[in-house]
Amino acid sequence: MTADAQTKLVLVVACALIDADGRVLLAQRPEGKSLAGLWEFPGGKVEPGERPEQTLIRELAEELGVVVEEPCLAPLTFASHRYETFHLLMPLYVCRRWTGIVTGREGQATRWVRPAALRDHPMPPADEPLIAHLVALL
Ligand code: 9L3
Ligand code: MG
Repeated sequence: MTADAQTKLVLVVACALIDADGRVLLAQRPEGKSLAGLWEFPGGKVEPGERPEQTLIRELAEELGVVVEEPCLAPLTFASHRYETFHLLMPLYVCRRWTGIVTGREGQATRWVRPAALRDHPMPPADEPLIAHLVALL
């Protein structure tokens, strides 16, 4: 078997919440997690048996106190990045309608960012190529 065939595939799903002014929500990965301090599109690992939309609804509630209805989640593109020990595949959804007040429930900082300022935020390598897709949309 080649090294490639052994590379573990990790499915993570992320979401760009977009507010009425066209700003995008970024969350800073907290101390103690991998890639701490980097700004990401919020989301998390797809658990066995979940569809990505269910994962996002769960993660956005757990991490940010945001309540999203499934029809408000629209797929935009995918991120794919090869880390040393795994291959991360990450669909990016966009969402313009939610309820609840954004709160970093795991102590993480959150920030509403104008499209032109997204590149000023250091991001995990998987997230960075997603910016161009978002900017084209906004
Ligand atoms: N990850 C990258 N960009 C993102 C998210 C939500 C996650 N926007 C990466 C970081 C970790 C892996 O996916 O390597 C799993 O994420 P977590 O469960 O540590 O948040
Ligand atoms: Mg997460």
